[in-house]
Amino acid sequence: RLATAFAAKVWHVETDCLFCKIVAKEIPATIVYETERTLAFRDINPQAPTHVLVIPKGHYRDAAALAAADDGLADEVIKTAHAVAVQEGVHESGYRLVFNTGPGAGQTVFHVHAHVLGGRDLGWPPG
Ligand code: DGP
Repeated sequence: RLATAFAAKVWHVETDCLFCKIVAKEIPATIVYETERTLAFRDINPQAPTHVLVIPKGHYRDAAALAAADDGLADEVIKTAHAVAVQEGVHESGYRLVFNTGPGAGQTVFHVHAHVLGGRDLGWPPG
């Protein structure tokens, strides 16, 4: 299925994908930032005072698939993540950008998403 928004821009929609449904407004989310091709919304189970997910509106299963798309969309996701960090006021204290990639790394939703985490001290190594 192809979806249209913002003047004839189309992207791939995967049936039964939770985040595709958030893009389509079929499932509510607290959206904090949006560009033509990306969307940022608060994580339903926040792990830090700022915990926002940034996704491309089109469906890519993980960061590797997004990078392979080779059309600047991966750049745009990272730029949106930084814009969210600025908007949330965590860009100066520092924030973490995480792509869990694959089930072994804790990926549970297979529509690529960058976690933007900030607003507290973040330990390293992560769990
Ligand atoms: P990951 O484990 O990296 O695949 O992260 C998936 C994240 O998605 C997890 O932190 C919780 C979040 N999440 C799951 N379902 C929903 C939902 O329906 N709405 C929102 N806003 N976030 C969700």
